Amino acid sequence: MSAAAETPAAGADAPAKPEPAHGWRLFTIWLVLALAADLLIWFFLYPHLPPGRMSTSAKHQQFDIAVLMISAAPVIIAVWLYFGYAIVVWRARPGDDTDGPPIHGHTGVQATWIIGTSAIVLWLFVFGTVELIGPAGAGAGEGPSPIWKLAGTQTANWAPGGNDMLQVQVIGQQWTWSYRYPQFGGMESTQLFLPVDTPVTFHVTSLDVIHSFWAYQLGVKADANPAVDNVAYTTAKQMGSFVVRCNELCGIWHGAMFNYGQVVSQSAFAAWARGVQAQEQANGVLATLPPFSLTYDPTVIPQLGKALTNIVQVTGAPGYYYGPANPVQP
Ligand SMILES: [Cu+2]
Repeated sequence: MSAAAETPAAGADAPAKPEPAHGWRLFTIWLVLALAADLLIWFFLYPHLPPGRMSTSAKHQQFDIAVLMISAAPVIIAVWLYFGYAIVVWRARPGDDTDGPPIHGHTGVQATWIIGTSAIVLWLFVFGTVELIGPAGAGAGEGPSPIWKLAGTQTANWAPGGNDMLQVQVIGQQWTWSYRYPQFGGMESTQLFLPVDTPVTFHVTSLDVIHSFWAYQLGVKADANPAVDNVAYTTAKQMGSFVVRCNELCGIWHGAMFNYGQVVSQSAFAAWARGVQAQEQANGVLATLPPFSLTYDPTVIPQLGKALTNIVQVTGAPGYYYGPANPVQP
């Protein structure tokens, strides 16, 4: 930037000033801004990021978003800083019609660029892989035979207090969800109750078109395809309610295909599940349901004519859901 010195007129007025160390200046300003932005993100934004911390998968997703923001902020700050610095410091002064000095290459800048971008890409690759394997698929649908498993004991009957894995089959149909608990005699309910601190395996499937099971606060999302067993894992860490939505446009009442699930204590869950099981045993519904199956025939159920509800009031759906007319509350 010694253009002024090369012009005879300007050179006559004042001696050429030495160029300031632009690189170090930029680096110092960038370091301060990037550090400030990353600290703000970590301490103020991170705790409020979706989807919250209700389950292991939700926690991991929140952490992932925070780490990606922390990785991205220094990059965008570098771009904006260079942009602003160039406009302020390197703009042409009034009356200056000279060209800048020709540039033929700069090993330092080129090496920094290649090393910097390679490091960023490799970091994202390693971080993403670790965060996918660590929480056993991060709450997403892993297909019928996942390559990882959550730690937990496989049992035929679920009991509180141990580390039993809870199996829940999630069945989508136009336009409602039902949930089957194979470890409780295969009882089914339109209410999704889960015990806290329990590894859960969801088996997501559909009776008709493609739906998508999205338990927002649990950080679980898995496609529901007919005749496909799509497995997703999570462990709820906090009690409370969460939203279940269909996340795949599945027909005219897709928007109404949601309800609320509950994470309750292990003993409350066991009491609720046994209660529903007993009720369905008594009214004969349970006997018609196989213990565990990937395929369902919803038309069989209404023929029983017992304790079944035709959902017309909300969805207008011609279908039926399984489960008791008066669900047992925990
Ligand atoms: Cu749907």
